[in-house]
Amino acid sequence: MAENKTSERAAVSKAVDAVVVGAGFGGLYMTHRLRQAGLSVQGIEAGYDVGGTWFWNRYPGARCDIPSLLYSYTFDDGLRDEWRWSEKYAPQPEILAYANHVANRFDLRPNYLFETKVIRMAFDEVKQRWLVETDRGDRIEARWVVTATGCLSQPKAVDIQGADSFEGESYSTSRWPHGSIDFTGKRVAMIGTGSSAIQSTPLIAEHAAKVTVFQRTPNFSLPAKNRELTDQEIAEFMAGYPAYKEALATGSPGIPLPPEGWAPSEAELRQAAEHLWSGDGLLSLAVLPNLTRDERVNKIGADYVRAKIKEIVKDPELADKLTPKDFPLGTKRACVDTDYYATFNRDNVELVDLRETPLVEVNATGVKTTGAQYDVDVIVYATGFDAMTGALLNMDIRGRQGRALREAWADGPKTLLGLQIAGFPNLFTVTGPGSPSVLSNMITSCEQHVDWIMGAIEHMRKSGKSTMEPKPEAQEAWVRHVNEQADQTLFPKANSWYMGANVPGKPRVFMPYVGEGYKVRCDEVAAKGYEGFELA
Ligand code: NA7
Repeated sequence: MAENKTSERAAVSKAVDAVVVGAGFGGLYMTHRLRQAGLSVQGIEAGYDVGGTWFWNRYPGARCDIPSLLYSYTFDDGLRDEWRWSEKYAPQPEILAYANHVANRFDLRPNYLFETKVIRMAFDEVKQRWLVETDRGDRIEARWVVTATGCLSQPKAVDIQGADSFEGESYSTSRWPHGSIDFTGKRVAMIGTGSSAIQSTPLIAEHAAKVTVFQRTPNFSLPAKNRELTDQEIAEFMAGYPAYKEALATGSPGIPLPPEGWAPSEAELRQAAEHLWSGDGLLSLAVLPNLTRDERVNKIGADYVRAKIKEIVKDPELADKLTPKDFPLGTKRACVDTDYYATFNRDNVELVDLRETPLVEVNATGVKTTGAQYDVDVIVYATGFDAMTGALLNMDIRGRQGRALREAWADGPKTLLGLQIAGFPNLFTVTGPGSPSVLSNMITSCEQHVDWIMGAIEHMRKSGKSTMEPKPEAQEAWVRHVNEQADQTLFPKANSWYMGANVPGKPRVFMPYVGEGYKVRCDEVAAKGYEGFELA
């Protein structure tokens, strides 16, 4: 559990122009833009400080999987020039320091209520205002509400029988305690093999007496080959910065794409696949055109990673268990690691394949599978998130006629452009479902959404409109388009959190937008007077 500071304060009751929920990268920039426009803003954040995902996910080895130089805001040249990333993939403390630097530089903290959770918000159709209520008893009226609650912020509930009965220490990677945990000499159970487990296992294994990794689904992971950034690399990046910004402005998702029109032969594809081991991490997936659309291309990439696992892991049987076989490369989020597969060559690391011997329960002394009882001192849950919709549905959001968002999204999330929801006027969702979000560079997507939302708010102010929301038919068309785009890819072949498949009972709907030209489309919609939106 997180060790939140506990601060006492009186409940706040006030009216503002806008409420921003979240003080991660989306929320901080939104607050800054709203304030710059002369609007009054109340930010609300569950953590005791800024940083969002980087505030909570403090487990050993947590770092970004997009190069730090790209995992940066682009809206302010001064900020860009004064910040220097030390490593190719920045570690969590440095990214959190960056969020703090941004909050200080733009003096954003005074706008926030920290250690405060929004529990309810309802649209008052007479006043045309939202009433936002928090777990501290705050009641804040606002004309606009912007949720910047993150795509991976609501931890998935631990769905393992007996988890509460364990008498040792247990931790969740997504709510890691502040301060270090001493694993020296301890027997550790790691549950899960997603990015969080893949990043933290090698570091925990360096200290623990033993680490037992409980794997339900083996994952594809690419080497980070992380290292210090050199002055020359930074200078080169800065020299190319105008072109990079231009690319973002004209619709690049903030990560490179394969060259257009390149139709490689099989031999060329095999050669290109070698780039997967170059250390370019997730960006290296872009060397294989149509990776997530063309099974032939995908197999070449996947086979390359499979061969690497076989080469790295000395025990062939163990290598085979660690090899993903039943979903295409990239259709569950690929991981970027430092020595993950090699860690299984250590004497103190063992793998339990839950497909062979399913997990039965956690009990007082450890973890029990159908094959054995594993007594441990520590259990680390790296079991993932209720992605993309979890944080939104965790608040009781009521739109027109008191209709609950939970009801509106009972069959899966429905939005227009991932930015607004029909029947929920003046509510904007930064990187909401139906936008590229987790398939893009999150910081650039946050900036793109915030800029678009700010444009919409300015437009409403100038044109004297009091509400804005999607027209139901435009929203339906967008939802259809999002699904059609996903259906043309290999993504639906995987039981991924992109599909909501990791949370029991969650509707199976592919949530991010995989089509091309998303930003161009958003800009066109705005240029046409917010086509598809009802401005009243
Ligand atoms: P992920 O990628 O959702 O991984 C969660 C892992 O936990 C995954 O291997 C799951 O197996 C496993 N899991 C979840 N519940 C269970 C139970 N009940 N029993 C056994 N194993 C379980 O979350 P992460 O935090 O690692 O990464 C999330 C994102 O953060 C990542 O993609 C980056 O973008 C950053 P499964 O695959 O469901 O079989």
